[in-house]
Amino acid sequence: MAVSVSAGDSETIEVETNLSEDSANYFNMKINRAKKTEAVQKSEWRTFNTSLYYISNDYKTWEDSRQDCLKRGADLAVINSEEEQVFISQLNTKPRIGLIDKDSEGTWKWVDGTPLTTAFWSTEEPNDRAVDGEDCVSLYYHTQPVLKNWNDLACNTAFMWICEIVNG
Ligand code: MAN
Ligand code: CA
Repeated sequence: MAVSVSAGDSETIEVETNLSEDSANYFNMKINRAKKTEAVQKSEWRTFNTSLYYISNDYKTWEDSRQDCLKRGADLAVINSEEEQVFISQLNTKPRIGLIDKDSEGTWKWVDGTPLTTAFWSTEEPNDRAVDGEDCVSLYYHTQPVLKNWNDLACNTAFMWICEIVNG
């Protein structure tokens, strides 16, 4: 059976072996896993549970950061659990996430369309305080307890952001 071996960044070659089909599949699986691990280690992507996360080095408005995530085959991060909130908080970059109330003030929605159920607002947030309102959420208060670090901020202010590929 053939085993595909990567020969550099873009080239893959098939090598004919005397392995049985099961052994060849096992071998291919191992090689693919090693390639994925290498890709993750080389870039800004991090893994947590079954998701991949991209942490920006840059500052953008909410709309532009969402576009950046979509271009990467991802979307702004959606936080579904306390564990995920803790993981993203310890990255220490005060990232903007995929949570907005642009459509209807006070009704928070994730970019995947789901309503907000478990929230990690900081004390006195959300307060919609800026002149033109604050409809986009960042993990802004990184000096606060990790389960209380969200703040709503103006969407047009440039911040760092975090993208997520679910089951990446
Ligand atoms: C303070 C608080 C926040 C608000 C920002 C805006 O930190 O009032 O709620 O979002 O200012 O810069
Ligand atoms: Ca606020």
